Order: sequence, then structure tokens, then C-alpha cells
Amino acid sequence: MYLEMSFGEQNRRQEEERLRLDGRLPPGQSLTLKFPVLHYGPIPPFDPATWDFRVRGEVEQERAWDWSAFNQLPRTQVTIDLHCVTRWSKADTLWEGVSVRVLVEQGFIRLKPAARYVIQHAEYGYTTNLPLEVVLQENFLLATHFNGEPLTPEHGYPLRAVIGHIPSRPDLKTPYLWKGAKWLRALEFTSQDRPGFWERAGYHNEADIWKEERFG
Ligand SMILES: Nc1nc2c(c(=O)[nH]1)N[C@H]1C(S)=C(S)[C@@H](COP(=O)(O)O)O[C@H]1N2
Ligand SMILES: [Mo]
Repeated sequence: MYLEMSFGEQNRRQEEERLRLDGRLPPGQSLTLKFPVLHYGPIPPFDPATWDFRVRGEVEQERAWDWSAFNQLPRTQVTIDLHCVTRWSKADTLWEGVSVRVLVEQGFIRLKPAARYVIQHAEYGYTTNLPLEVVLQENFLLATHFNGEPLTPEHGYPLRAVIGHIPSRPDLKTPYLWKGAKWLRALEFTSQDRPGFWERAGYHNEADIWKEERFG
């Protein structure tokens, strides 16, 4: 029988222990050095001729950017730890894209005072919901790039939302990763909260990784 741990598994356990000691591993999570792919349904095709990204709801003016216009928006990078509700975590992931906070600060999105929640709308009807204040945090990004490369189709190309933990920012709320929709097409700002795809399927509405809010 083969009883020795592989070099890869030894390495993974060492990294996991380091994160745990640093207080970066939420309860019930384990580290992966891979990048799992997790979603419901098929991977949508991308056609730059018809793709757009829309902002609607409680905004002074509804907006739509086509792919080339979206790529001219101000760019932001962030490094976050990802935590999936199915218990895998991935540390130090680098994302680049567009920050909703920057779009609001620079007047690309003008919110009405009634805006309190944000519904992400993705291809094939996937939705997920967050409070506005979380979407405006630095750990939430509309990402086009992962580790310096355009997203791959299975990770959300051309655009996805990501949310994760910034170790130096314990003040920020961090929900599980399902609160970042792959193949994102629109943000809807609302006055009332509205549960999304997994939230309606029984997952927790707030989904705080530190409180292990997995199921509602
Ligand atoms: N459109 C869409 N986005 C989605 C999902 C999905 O089913 N559809 N699953 C979510 C879940 S549960 C997770 S953990 C992450 C996984 O992202 P990854 O496949 O890039 O690891 O995508 C999230 N975004
Ligand atoms: Mo997930």
C-alpha cells in the first residue's frame, strides 16, 4: 500500500497551516492550490458584437456599455482569498477589472438614495444579491482578468464579479464566493432585497464566511 503523502499534498497542508495560524482560514474550510470550477448549467458563449453590461434600477440614468466601452472604464486590481460554501478556499488570488465603488465615485453610476441592494444578473438567468455597502467595498470587483490573464470561459469570461477576503481588512464583510456571478451582464440597484439563485435554493442570504452562514 502507498502510505506516503505526495509532495503536492505536503505542500498544501503546509500552506493551509500557515493560513490557519494567520487567521485566514474560516471555520470548516480547507485550502486548495488548484482553482476548482463550480457553477450550475452550461458555459455561455461570448459574442463581443452583442455583449453588453447594463446598470439599471435605482440609478439616475440607466447605462449600457458594449465590450469595447467597458474596457475603457477605470481599472482596479485586488488580491483576495476566495471561500466557496462547498468548503474549498484559495488564497492570494489576483484580480483585475472594474470597481463599482470607483464607478460611483467617478460618476459613471449615479445612485438614487433609494438604492440599498444590488442584484447581479448573469447569463442564463443566474442571479445573486448583496447589500449595496458590500458591493461598494474594496473586496468586490467586476473582474475581466485573473493572475494577469483574461478570464477563462469556465471562470466567467468575459466578465464576472468576485468577492473575497482581504487579510489586512478585517473591517470588510466577506460572503462566500457564490455571491460573485460569473458571465455577469447587469447590476440592478434596488430598494428591497431579493434572494438570488442559491439564496432561493436554501443558502444563507448574508453568507458570512466567519460565521459559517452556509444555509438559511
Ligand atoms: N453565473 C454563475 N455564477 C456563479 C455560479 C453559478 O452557478 N453561475 N456559481 C458560484 C459559485 S457557488 C462559486 S463557488 C463560484 C465559483 O467560481 P469559479 O468556478 O471561478 O471557481 O462562482 C459563483 N458564480
Ligand atoms: Mo460555491
